[in-house]
Amino acid sequence: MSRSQIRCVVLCAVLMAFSRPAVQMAWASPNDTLLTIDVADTIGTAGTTVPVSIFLQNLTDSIAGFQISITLSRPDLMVFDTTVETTVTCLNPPTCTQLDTNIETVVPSTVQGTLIQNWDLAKAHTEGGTNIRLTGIADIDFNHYPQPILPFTNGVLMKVIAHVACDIPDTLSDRTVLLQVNPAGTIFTDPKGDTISAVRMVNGSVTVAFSVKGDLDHNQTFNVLDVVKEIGVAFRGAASPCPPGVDDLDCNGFVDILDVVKLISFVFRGGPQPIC
Ligand SMILES: [Ca+2]
Ligand SMILES: [Ca+2]
Repeated sequence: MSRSQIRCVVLCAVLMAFSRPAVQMAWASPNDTLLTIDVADTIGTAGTTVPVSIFLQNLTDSIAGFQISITLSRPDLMVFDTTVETTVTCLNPPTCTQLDTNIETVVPSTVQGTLIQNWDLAKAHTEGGTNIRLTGIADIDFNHYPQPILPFTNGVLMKVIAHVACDIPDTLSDRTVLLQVNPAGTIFTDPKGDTISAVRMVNGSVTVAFSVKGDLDHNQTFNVLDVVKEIGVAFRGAASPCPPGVDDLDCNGFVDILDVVKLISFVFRGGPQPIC
């Protein structure tokens, strides 16, 4: 190797040594990810509603408005609540103006969020239950109240409610619904109205749990309430709870006194847990 070749190799090594940390620092810089939306992974039960939290980490800039679009991958297993959108007068009576009648807000019991509590506008809209569009504006009438989400805040931005289908048999193996954040429909703005760039989006999921024979109210315990429900189905014509078969404790295809006896034995007399 000639002297010029050696000099070139040494120079290249030095350049690489300096350039590598610069690239790594750029990746690690907080400015690369101003905020993160993280949709939770959670468990759902057939025939019930499940709240899904959307977490937010806000590193460097205040958030005064947002729109988030989320799509479900398995509408056959779960859909978003289609009744969340409504029109009310105002969430912040001291700040209300003549704009009130034009402000659409969510029903607080169905979409909630600690970080946007008392914002002027919080809204969820879904079409067909497969896609939900969440909108929030802190100060819609420009009176500087309430405050935007400040930097370094971590918490639940919103919770969306989804309905898990009833007819999900335990024989179904693929039981996970993805909640995918759509970049094209997701935007965050600062108090000046400028778009906040470098938003990191983490998809979430809801996995439908397998049923537990005899736990008819899905509360992970067995007690008199389950027995009452079982008796209702066996003798009083009550509808079977979700999912199909959760009340058929001997797996013979129907619910009768034998199922009731099995559950009473397990709950009150120390008998074996009904499994079949
Ligand atoms: Ca129970
Ligand atoms: Ca049975």
